[in-house]
Amino acid sequence: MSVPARELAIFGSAPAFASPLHVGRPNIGDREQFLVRVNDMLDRRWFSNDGPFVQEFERQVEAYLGVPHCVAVCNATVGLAIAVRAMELTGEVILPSYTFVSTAHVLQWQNIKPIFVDMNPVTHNVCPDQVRAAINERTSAIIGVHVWGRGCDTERLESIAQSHGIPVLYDSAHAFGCSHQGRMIGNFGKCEVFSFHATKFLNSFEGGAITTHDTKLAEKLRLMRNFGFAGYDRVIELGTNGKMTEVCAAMGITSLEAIDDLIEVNRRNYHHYVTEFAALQGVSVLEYSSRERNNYHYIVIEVDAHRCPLNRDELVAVLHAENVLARKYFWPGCHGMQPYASDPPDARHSLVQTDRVAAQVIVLPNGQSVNTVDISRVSEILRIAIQRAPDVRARLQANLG
Ligand code: T4K
Repeated sequence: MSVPARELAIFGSAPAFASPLHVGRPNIGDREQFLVRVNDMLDRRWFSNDGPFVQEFERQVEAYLGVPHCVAVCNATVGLAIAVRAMELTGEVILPSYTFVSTAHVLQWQNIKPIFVDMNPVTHNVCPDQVRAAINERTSAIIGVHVWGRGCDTERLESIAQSHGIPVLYDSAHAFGCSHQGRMIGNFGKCEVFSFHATKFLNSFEGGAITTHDTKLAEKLRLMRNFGFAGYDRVIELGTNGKMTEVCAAMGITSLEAIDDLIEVNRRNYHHYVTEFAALQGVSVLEYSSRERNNYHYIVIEVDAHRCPLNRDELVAVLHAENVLARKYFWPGCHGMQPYASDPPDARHSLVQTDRVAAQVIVLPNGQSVNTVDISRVSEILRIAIQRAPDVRARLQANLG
């Protein structure tokens, strides 16, 4: 689709979008159905503590993923924290630096040292060779992250872990509705943790879920998300408050009902991005394998510093001026964030691929609030910016000065 050439907002024109185009604008299923559920909930006066909507949502997630146990939680960060605690991890845990910082924080909060390792620059997922090299006698587990919903190398991670007698758990915050080697994500490792945050493909406002094949672990997780209560007045575990509320579960159920439509919108947008961006010099769209099930939620572009005449930060500045609020996920990698960046001595080393990839990635808007006309317009903005790279660079530098 061609969009008429226009002046860029950094040169003083009105932004291409009158209101911001966000990455992470929430998807909404059938609003009426959701409101019916909210009314039911109000009538029942049952708002939290393992209510009927939470139980229904859990059974639906189990059926969708083909996993025996789903434990819904208030968010993925607390879900990860409970999982780490329930698995009695100690000492050090190995994880990729290229992830949202909460994956690391849940360890540090529990006095477990996160050991950051580098990624495979093609998949953006953790590199198993780096994991193997980081294992020592203090290592109690490996956390794999399915970055952008693309499954990490579960086979190699699990075989490395097995040979050292340690478990693997997965941060699957991005990966609801995705498969890996034909198997739904949610069925790997000791357990997997999903996020249903507002910005995620499938949202429950705030929320998350831990899925596992391990019945004993599921029981422990259920106790731990509810302070450790095993009945009235009887506490048998060190728990916390990790419960999902009923209104969140109502949103989760409503989102799950719409999942096929949500995937279809994302898929359509993704293919449109791929087509429109094909001619942009030095810019590529990260691919989703046609052999797997994908949620196509993240539109990830990489700006090749050698081929694109503008760098990532310049393109982001151009887009922001146009009201396209592109994001630099995950920049810097966790090892460049506090407290890890100043954690002596070994966390300060540079992770070459993570540093390089994190400096060239842009995540663009997707989901129900983006359409193909918007995408063509975003592409046109980038095309003009790249064509006029010297002017753009000069203007951005002048704006800074
Ligand atoms: N592991 C991984 C790999 C993760 O990516 C995440 C979360 C987690 C674990 C932890 O999951 P949770 O504990 O959150 O369940 C956002 C999200 O808050 C975070 O959930 C997500 N990853 C991360 C990748 O993105 P921020 O700091 O970028 O959020 P913020 O406030 O800048 O919002 C992002 C964009 O979404 C903005 O442009 C505004 C828009 N937005 C946001 C909200 C909340 C809306 O349009 N409506 C909304 O309601 O972290």
